[in-house]
Amino acid sequence: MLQNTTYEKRLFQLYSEYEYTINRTNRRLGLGNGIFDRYAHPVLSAQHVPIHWQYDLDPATNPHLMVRLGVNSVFNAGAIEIDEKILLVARLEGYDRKSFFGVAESLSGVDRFRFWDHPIDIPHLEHEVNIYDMRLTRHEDGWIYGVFCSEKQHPQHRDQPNAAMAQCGLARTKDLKEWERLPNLQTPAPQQRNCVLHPEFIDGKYAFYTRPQDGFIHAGSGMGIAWGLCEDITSPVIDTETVFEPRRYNTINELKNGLGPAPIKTEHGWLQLAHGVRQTADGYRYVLYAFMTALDEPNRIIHRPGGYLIAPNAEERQGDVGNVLFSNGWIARPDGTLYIYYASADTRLHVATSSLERMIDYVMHTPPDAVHSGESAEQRRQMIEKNQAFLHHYHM
Ligand code: M1P
Repeated sequence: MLQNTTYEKRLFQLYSEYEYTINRTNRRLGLGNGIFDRYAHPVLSAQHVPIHWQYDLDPATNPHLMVRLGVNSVFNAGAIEIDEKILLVARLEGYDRKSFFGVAESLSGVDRFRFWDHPIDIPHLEHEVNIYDMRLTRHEDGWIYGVFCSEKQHPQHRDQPNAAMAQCGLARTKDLKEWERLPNLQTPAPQQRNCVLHPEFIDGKYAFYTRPQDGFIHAGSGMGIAWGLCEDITSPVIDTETVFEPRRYNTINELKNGLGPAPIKTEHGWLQLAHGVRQTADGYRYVLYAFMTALDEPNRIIHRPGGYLIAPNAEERQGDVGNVLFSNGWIARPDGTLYIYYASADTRLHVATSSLERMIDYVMHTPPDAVHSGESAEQRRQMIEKNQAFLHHYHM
């Protein structure tokens, strides 16, 4: 690259920094907790966004080479493996608060994610203002579905600029390049976010995990993660939503919850990942939790460990919304390695690795929520008692 002018020097520096970020290898951190491992660097961030997506590179129209269409954050990505590559459909939020989707690809799944040349072009619906948080489902009908939040200004509150209405958007593809937009899912709930398509037909119908809410932010009478069936995905309507994973008092999900990615099928049941939200003095706290549902009834919970699986930690608290982790993508590779993609502070995307074996052990053998603090203390006391013999054996 020519570096004769100030402009060219700056261009070279921008590309050097970008290439450094993209090519940086990632490193598994410390001892971990036995369930999963964290990594030193985010897998995607605003620094991973191609320069030509943000800068006008024409010296005549941008002589100072200043950012013209900046990207604030890259987070909440759907995930899929195609031809041994891990592909993330990430949410990119511009300085203007609007989100769009981009596909980033990596062989390792933990580093060197590089965005494809262009963002995804998904046809918008009339009045739709924002789309985000895509879950990917490889459905047994042969399509890959993208299920995302479709947001518009609330039609009954046009005088209030912050009154929004969220619905479940749908699109499908074979290759993540060409997308066919489908109508939004219709459900009985006034607001709908965090919907996920189940990968298999149930009684010949498409099955959705939903999250009915009264308000855009607040669950209101929406009591948790629900389930509904739909006959025709090209004209998608759910008549009945039934909550099967309710919010519960004095737990990590007492304020609200929502399913994460599409579930993973194991010999023991469907492995599920969700987020739970509670109110703190510092605002909402979003953590990730896991549970398992029955193979023959994916909306019947058979194992639900108490507490959270992953909570915000260290630098993960820095960003737009400090106490928030969110996940809508994970991959189980054929060798059983599990890659959990989770965003921190609505700002960047991380990976945590585990294995199906470890996650199944975690979900099936971690004690459930004891409901009362007395019983919770008793769970711990029993474990401590049992451990005495082992402490003695290991001379600890
Ligand atoms: O800010 C945290 C998350 O808030 C929303 O999730 P939910 O509807 O479950 O509260 C979403 O806007 C999500 O994108 C965001 O990460």
